[in-house]
Amino acid sequence: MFSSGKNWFVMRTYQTLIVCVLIGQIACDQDRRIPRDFMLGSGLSSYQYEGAWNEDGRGPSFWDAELHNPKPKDFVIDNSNADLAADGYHLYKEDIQLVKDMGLDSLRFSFSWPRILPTGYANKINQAGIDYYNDFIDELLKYNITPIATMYQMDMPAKLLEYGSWTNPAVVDFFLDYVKILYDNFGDRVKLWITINEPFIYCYYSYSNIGFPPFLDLSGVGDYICMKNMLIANARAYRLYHKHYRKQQGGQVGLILLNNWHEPLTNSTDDVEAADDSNKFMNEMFLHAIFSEVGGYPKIVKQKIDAKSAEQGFPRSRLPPLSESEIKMIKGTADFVGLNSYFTSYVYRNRSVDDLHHVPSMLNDVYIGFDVDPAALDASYRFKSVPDSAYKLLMNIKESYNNPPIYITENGYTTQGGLDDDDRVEYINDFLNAVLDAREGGCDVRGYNVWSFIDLFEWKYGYVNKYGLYEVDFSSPNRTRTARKSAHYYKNIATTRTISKKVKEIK
Ligand code: IFM
Repeated sequence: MFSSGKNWFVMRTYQTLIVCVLIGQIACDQDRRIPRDFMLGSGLSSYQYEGAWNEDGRGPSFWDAELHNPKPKDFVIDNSNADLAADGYHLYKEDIQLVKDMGLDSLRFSFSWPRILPTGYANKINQAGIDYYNDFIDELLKYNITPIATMYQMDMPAKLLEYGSWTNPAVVDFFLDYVKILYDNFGDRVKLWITINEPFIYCYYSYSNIGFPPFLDLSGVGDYICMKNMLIANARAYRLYHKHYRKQQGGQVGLILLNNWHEPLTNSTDDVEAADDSNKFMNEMFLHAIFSEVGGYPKIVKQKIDAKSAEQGFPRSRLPPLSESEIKMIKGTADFVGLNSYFTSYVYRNRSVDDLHHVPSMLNDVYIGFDVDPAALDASYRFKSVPDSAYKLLMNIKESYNNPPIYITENGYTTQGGLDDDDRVEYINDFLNAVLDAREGGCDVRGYNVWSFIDLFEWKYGYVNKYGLYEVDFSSPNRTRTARKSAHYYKNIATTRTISKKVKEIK
């Protein structure tokens, strides 16, 4: 009945008006169409979502190993762990139904490595783990929701901690065993693969003792070894797919980078240079190695670490070298970039930077200060300044790296709870508009995924920091989900495929 162009438009406008009335507070001047081939989605990750830490044959994750042992108080700020988390292991069907009802095109999730390989070794595959992810993927496909599957999102079998985790190149071999099992079992249905989530930031946090296992203080050395191993792990996983699976399965393999844009705190030459250096250092290490013509580490990264290492009396650079054959092996090993992006950092450079950071450390190497403590991720003003930065971030990748396909794989806003999350609504609206601006400016950005679909275990911030479109009541045994205002709002965007340039009149 509504299939002709004019009637379809009338129906859409009518639907939009109804949604506007229902969500009341949000003015709906729906003035921008979202292209049909631009995917709108959301995301979750295994350890943060599933719980069921010891059910159906799952082995301990390195998080379980760490958090089940006594830790200094406030190590996770509410002293929690993810033994139960949002109970996604049992509630995934209900959640996927909500994703469907929201009208989303994609859901990003991650595999729990210890649920598939409980001991870390590939001689014992846990069939119940394979079954769980088969059902999860099938449930998504039943509703035409595209699975975006991450192989590694900070969830590793505890056994591999004993090998030193990602500082040991042998762990790359264990990872490849696991990757092959994923391609073999799920590659017939998963067409968008992510090898590793946020390698740069993961290595920095894990080996500068900031917030991820193995919680080691190997600052300025271990983090760079981890980065090299992850570059190689990504490259080998990509090459494995392209050699043995691509032809038959027809999917794509990418990796995810956490890139927050860095602005100079003032317009002094030092601050402007500091922002430029830190964008190259912290955002482009992996982009350069994979997408640049020359490959390898960005020049500035090598120069700075080599010089600081010499100054500090190290007989060789703390940055592990990449041989010519490694540079070649790593080049070109992503079909797309997944970008996680949250806020703008304001950086400066002056003598006081000498006293700010551990020596040696990545931040001392790049030699910058942030205007706020970088650990204060919940300082909401940092989230507000994003839109211009999101545009700059995307256009910089377009210009510098030959316009690779990009998916925004995470973007979201943290609160401490409550259903009236007007700030989150405004933030998503601004960020998504900036992404669409970049697309109109020629950037090959293909999708946007809000982090996160429901509240999750937020690592060091336990259950205090909440990113969900849906609130989860972590005190109720059935982990009740309740839609926040942002869930209604995002549903409106997804179902009408229109977005206002600006959210107005949020009461
Ligand atoms: O919750 C995390 C996610 O696991 C990785 N990216 C950042 C999110 C918010 O901190």
